[in-house]
Amino acid sequence: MFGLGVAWLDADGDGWQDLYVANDTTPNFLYLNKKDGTFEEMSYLLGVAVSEDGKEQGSMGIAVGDYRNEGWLSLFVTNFSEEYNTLYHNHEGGYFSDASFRTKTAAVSVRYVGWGTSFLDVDNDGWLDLFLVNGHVYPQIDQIQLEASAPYRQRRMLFHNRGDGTFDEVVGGPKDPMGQETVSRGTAVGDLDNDGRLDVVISDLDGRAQVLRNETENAGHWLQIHLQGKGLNRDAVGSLIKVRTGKSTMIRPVRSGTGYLSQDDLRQHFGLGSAKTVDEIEVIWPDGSKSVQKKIAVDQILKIRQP
Ligand SMILES: [Ca+2]
Ligand SMILES: [Ca+2]
Ligand SMILES: [Ca+2]
Repeated sequence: MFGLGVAWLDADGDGWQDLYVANDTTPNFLYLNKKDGTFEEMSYLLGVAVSEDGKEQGSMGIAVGDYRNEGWLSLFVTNFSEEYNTLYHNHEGGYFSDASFRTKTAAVSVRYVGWGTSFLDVDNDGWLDLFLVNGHVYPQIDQIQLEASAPYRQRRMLFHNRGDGTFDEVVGGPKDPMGQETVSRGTAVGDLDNDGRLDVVISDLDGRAQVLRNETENAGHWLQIHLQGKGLNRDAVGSLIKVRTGKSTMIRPVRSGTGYLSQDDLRQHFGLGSAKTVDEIEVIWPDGSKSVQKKIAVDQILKIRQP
């Protein structure tokens, strides 16, 4: 097996970390935590091994996020050209379905070789959007036409979440950062200037690193939560944060090794739309203990220490 991407997440919501592995050209793995120090590989049974039509895909990057605000972590996997990127929708921790085409993220991806990817709320409207970078592995592809594949340098992609289970691609021209063609591999997300809008850093093959500063106008309110754990796990990796405003609850897991060869900011960002206060923040710490805060002001970076 050629494992290229790896992600820890609690796929079935039992409070124990499971492990997803994106493999090149062979089925992907999902190891469910059996809580006794062992894991069981369940990818076929849970629907995350192959594409909807049973094809093994050349998988690279993994994004983890609850893009429908349902309380369950779905998986987005970037794949080789002549294949689509796969969005595995998590159905209440019981199984996943291939939602790639119904979310409208798949068709455009077929020509591209996808790598680093993250869910992030770029406009702070409370719905996770989706970013990914592309680039071929064969420079020679510019001299020969290989089926429908795009050239060696490829553009990156940003999908805006419409909040109804579908996404629109935000397409930029050649001068727009989204339209620029590069041979990209890694992408890390974080609010570099602490203005409440998430920025992106891209690492390229044979090229300089690039910083995309988020200048979205009329972005919604936001909250960033910086957890500090007890003991050696000071970054509180493995925690889950739930933020409730009105009828909406958003979840963010604190994860290490978030992207392909990359690490996102460990502070967790929540877009809040027009909400002026957060009703409740619940943190489930790595040891299973919980802490709750109520009536929290928006537009701030909030530090929460493990009690
Ligand atoms: Ca689990
Ligand atoms: Ca959004
Ligand atoms: Ca920013």
